Amino acid sequence: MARNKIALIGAGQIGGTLALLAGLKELGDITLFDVVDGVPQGKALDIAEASPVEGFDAVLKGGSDYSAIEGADVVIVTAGVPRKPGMSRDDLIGVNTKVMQAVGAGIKQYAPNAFVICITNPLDAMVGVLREVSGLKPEKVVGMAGVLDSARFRYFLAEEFKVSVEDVTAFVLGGHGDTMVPLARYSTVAGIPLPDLVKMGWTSQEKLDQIIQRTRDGGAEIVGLLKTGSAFYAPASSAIAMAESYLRDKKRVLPCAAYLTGQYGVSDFYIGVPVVIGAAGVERIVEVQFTADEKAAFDKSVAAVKGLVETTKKLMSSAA
Ligand code: A3D
Repeated sequence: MARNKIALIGAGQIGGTLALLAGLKELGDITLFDVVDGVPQGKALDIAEASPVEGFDAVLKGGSDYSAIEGADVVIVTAGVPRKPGMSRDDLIGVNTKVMQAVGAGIKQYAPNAFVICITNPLDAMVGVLREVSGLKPEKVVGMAGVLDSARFRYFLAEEFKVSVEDVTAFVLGGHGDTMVPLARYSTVAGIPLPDLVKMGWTSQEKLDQIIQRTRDGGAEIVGLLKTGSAFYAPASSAIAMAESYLRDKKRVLPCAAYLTGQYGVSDFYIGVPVVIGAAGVERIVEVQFTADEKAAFDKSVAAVKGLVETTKKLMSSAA
């Protein structure tokens, strides 16, 4: 059986980490693409030279022409610019909308059958632009944010409870931004929901509220520390989990930015919800019942994303 092909558009901090992880996990052959000539080729060669030591077989290539991504089974998009201290994800919208238009056209021409995972920020709006320009079906284009946001939540909870990260599940919905909605009721330690753990004295409501806020600010915390860019190890791990679920038809239930057509009262744009990812792409959107407070928080997040989507529409029509 031929190996799968994974194309990484953007060979920066996340792109390079994605290539290394895809190699280590033997997900397939890997092509890095970037507009800066030399960088994708250099990273591809460097990682290929690690393969004898790590013991994985993959063909790694780099290129600056879209033909390099031809026939890819999975495309992961990180092209664009990340934020710097003091910037919000939304400040990137002008430059990254233009980048998504170029990337979407490249995917349309060379990888129309791929499963596409967008990471570029502001995520919920950028994945929408990418889908529209590429012309792919909505179930084949998703955004990575919820896996990362819930991984941060899981890590902070595991640290608080002094239990394995493996036994903590977390549920984060909504847009990838300050309005994201971590849901305590559906987050658990080995199946015990967080509100029960508060009642059992494992933590206080105040501490839990602080952890939820730290999760919302998780990206800014890393930007503040790094000063030159944003998080890249955990974002890359998160997108690889999504790619693996697709390529191996694992049907994992993962929070992703998915195109909604009426679910959660949202129509025709992307927002973070739990989905099942398998060989057909997004195979199911999981719709849970909200309490009144949860609904209010989700609706606030939806309104924030809708504002960004409208901005991209204006940017795209003025460029046309
Ligand atoms: P960085 O290391 O700057 O890499 C971006 C790469 O994109 C650079 O190598 C650029 O040369 C390249 N690039 C720019 N324009 C184009 C183009 N038109 N075509 C192809 N390549 C291009 O950034 P990064 O890897 O740290 O982050 C990439 C993106 O991911 C940024 O927009 C971040 O904000 C975003 N990000 C999202 C999350 C989410 O959870 C959604 C988390 C972390 C970062």
